[in-house]
Amino acid sequence: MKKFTCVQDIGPLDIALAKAAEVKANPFSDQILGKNKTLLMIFFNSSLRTRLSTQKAALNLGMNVIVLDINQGAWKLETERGVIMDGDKSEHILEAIPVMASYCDIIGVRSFARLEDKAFDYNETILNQFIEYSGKPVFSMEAATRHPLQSFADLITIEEYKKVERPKVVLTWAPHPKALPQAVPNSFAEWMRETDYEFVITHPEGYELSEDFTKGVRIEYDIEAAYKDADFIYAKNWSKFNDPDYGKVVNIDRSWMVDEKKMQLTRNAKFMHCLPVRRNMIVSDDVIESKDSIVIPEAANRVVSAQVVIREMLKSI
Ligand code: AN0
Ligand code: CP
Repeated sequence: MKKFTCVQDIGPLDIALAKAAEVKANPFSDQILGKNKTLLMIFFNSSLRTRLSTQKAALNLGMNVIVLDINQGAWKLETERGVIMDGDKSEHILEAIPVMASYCDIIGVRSFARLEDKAFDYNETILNQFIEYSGKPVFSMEAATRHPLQSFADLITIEEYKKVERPKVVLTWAPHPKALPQAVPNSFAEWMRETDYEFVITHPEGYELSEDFTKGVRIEYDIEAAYKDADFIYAKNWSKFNDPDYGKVVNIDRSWMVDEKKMQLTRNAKFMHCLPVRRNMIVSDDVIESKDSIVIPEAANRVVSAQVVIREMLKSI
């Protein structure tokens, strides 16, 4: 595997899930694959889970790991070609990428949507430059439009907890004070569409995601109808995709918070969230602390999804 940025890169999901089970059962069996190989993880944005779980996955595979936080100690990077660099940016990404690539064998990149320019974000301007100019296998640790390591971990978690063959999985928008990217919901939708689950998205009008990710998916504006008989409630906030308010928060309607009353409408649904989550904005204390909350095993599965991806990349170099 030379790149991992979207669901197509992993191949058939049944095979990917079988590999996940393999890695989970024997996490240290491929240490020879990673010996004397170096993973470089580059963060343009904050992280707790991705940082730790991806490092742990690489260590399980016997690799060395280097982590760089671009905004803490590295030079500020210019990302556009043709700019006269007389401002606060000391280095161009077109030099920085091949230099960084010369120190490692595999690269992970976290680069969120900036939510200023839809074309810049949706063209994956930063991630694609790493793919084009590094000459190394590159995987996304959440880019502008997708978070595939998260979605893969979510899929593994649903498979582990589902009680029926074809569960009803509901992605619900929930309120948040700040503008957040659409990457997590886009990606979750993209992965769920590849399963045969009953998949429903619910959100206030105006929060439609890009059809590239939701085509063919049932969008239910009636939140109670969406929750009815659900087996999984997957909560996430996202800012507006559609113009003219791209990247803006136009509604923080608190009635969309996941609470006990709404969870009562479900079929004892499990509660999921990628974390970090703001309690009593996105989800009530009671729901996230309940026996049906699986946010911790969901986060733990981030090691598994990362390990499957890095292992495939090691096999290809
Ligand atoms: C990020 C987001 O919504 O994309 C990361 C989630 C994994 N969340 C925040 O910035 C709070
Ligand atoms: N879910 C997730 O990616 O968390 P971090 O932002 O903490 O890495």
